[in-house]
Amino acid sequence: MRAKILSLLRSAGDSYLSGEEIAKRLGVSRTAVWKHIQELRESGYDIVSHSRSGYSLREAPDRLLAEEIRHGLQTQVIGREIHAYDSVDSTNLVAKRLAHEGAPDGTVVVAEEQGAGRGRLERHFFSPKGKGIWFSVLLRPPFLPQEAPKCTLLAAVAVARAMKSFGLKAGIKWPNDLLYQGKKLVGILTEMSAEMDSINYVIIGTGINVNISQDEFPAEIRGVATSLQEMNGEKIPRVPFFRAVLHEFDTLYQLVKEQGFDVVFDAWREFSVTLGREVRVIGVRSGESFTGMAVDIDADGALLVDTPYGRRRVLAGDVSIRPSHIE
Ligand code: BT5
Repeated sequence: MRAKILSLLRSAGDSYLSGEEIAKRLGVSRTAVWKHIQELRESGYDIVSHSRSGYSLREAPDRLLAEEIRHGLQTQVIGREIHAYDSVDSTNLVAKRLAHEGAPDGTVVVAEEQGAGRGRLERHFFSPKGKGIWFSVLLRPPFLPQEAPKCTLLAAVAVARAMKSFGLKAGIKWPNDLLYQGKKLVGILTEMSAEMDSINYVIIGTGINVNISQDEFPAEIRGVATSLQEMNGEKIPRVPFFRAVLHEFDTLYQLVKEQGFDVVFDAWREFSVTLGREVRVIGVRSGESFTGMAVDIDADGALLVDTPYGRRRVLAGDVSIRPSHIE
């Protein structure tokens, strides 16, 4: 009902719609309309009212509300269901619960804040209220389980392309970070449930630092993290940016389903800041490390690193990649 009222107000543009007119069109009482308008105002919609002429929508809030994200979103699969929350433990965990309840391919879960945002190996991911886009996409893709890690690259390319459409140029560090001037802007965590030869679901969790200034980062990541705001010099409206991300994600996902991942790899190479660099690869659990030149990714999305002892193939997972000169 809220969505229907919003869409009527939007179609009226700058003019007023009377409570009676809205009630008649939607087949509800005027009191019900009034109640919904109050709720919308509480969510941050600036709706002015005039005793005789009725209601008019002046401004929508830059909040990650399902109705806002959906407004003008032209995707085929991604975002066909949008679950937006004020606060959750982790959008990946919520998406997992929804997956078990049968949520469809393309379901999106987004939150204003996460109390237990996670990175790889249960590392904490800083996700403060109203300052970023913390979201997960649930996919039920037709491809094989071994292809799932490539979804991380797909998500990275989708965000990089959305940034480009906003005039912002980020680099992708293999496999799961987007960087600006060497600092982390975006992190991606892909999780999967699968049988031997088929995927039940893949959840791609992405955290985008949007309007965070340097002094708002906690001490442990200050100096190594950055945000779109810092890059742009001013705040970025989150809702249109998020729509752009979902749009790029949707386009890539359709192409991958039709033609395979080459399209993602080609785009990934274009944004990569890892290829052509000397890197140090560190096994996070084992602590083992080696240095070499990152030359390409292969058909599995693995990183190929040339070392004095030959070519090494590095799979995403428990590795950390650093420019070798830092060591
Ligand atoms: C990642 O892990 O970067 C994956 C992060 C995925 C977060 C999304 S948010 C939506 C969804 N729901 C979740 O619960 N997770 C996903 P990793 O490569 O392991 O990097 C983690 C490390 O990044 C931490 O140990 C910190 O050093 C650093 N870090 C934490 N929060 C950060 C932030 N907001 N910006 C930049 N760096 C951060």
